Amino acid sequence: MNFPPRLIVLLKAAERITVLTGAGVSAESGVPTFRDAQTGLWAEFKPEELATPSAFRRNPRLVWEWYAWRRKLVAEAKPNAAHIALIEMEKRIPDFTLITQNVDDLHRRAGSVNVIELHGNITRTKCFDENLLMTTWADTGEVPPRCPRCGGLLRPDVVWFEEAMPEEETARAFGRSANCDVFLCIGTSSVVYPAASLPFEALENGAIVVEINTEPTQLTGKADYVLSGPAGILLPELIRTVWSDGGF
Ligand code: BV8
Repeated sequence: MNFPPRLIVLLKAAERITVLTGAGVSAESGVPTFRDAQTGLWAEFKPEELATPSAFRRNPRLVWEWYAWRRKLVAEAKPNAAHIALIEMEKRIPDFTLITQNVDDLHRRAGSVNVIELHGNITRTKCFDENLLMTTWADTGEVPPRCPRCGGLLRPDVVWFEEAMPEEETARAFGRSANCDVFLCIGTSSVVYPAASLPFEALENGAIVVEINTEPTQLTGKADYVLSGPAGILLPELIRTVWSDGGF
């Protein structure tokens, strides 16, 4: 793969790199993206129709079972070469931040350390009423299960559409996007806000923005560099080219 020589020079010189990932990074682990058509029981629903508090209030069983199905799928998935490449990058960059929209826990399972989970994590469960994390509950067969503290319904610890963003993570994400030398936007359709604003925050603050995607997005025309192709192929290649010290 021949990368733009200027990009290689910029990455070699970069002290501060911020990365934003979306579902495309997990696609090569077999985790369907939000753009992929839903299948089976969920074929008639769009994710945006299930990942909302109103959908949960309307049909808690359906939403809980959708997440249970995704949790099982994710548990059986393995981090792919893109997740691993980001760990290699983290080792080589003094000031590295990984921001993810993904709730699949694959960056953490791969070994990434400094991860900002903007939209929560599907492996965690919380009480819908108290918003408190729960690790154990009685299995009475009721779906969704109930909070052992208040009897409210349990739900996944993810940020649904129309729900407020986690303040601390969002502030950190904007701060790291506004203060980096290079911003890599990988495997995201850049349609969900406020996450989709992050690459523009980087651009406005003078960072070099690189998009890695298999398709064009609303960022493509604005990014400084656009690498078209699967993250699982391009990212390892990019790391090998920039840090050709072998070690990777
Ligand atoms: C909020 C967790 C306010 C749940 C998710 C305008 C401005 C500001 C806000 C809004 C607005 N219009 C509407 C809103 C509100 C809304 C929003 O953005 N809606 C969208 C639909 C327009 N935003 C919100 O509601 C957010 N909250 O704004 O709060 C507020 C304040 C106070 C009080 C109340 C409210 C909350 C948004 C969080 C939603 N939760 N996830 C769950 O996962 O179940 S979003 C979810 O969808 C993901 O986390 C991710 O963010 C998004 C999917 O996007 P991608 O990750 O990009 O995935 P996608 O499938 O779309 O694309 C995959 C890409 O990968 C593609 O480009 C493809 O080409 C590429 N690809 C595929 N294979 C590969 C690849 N690339 C590389 N390699 C490959 N192999």
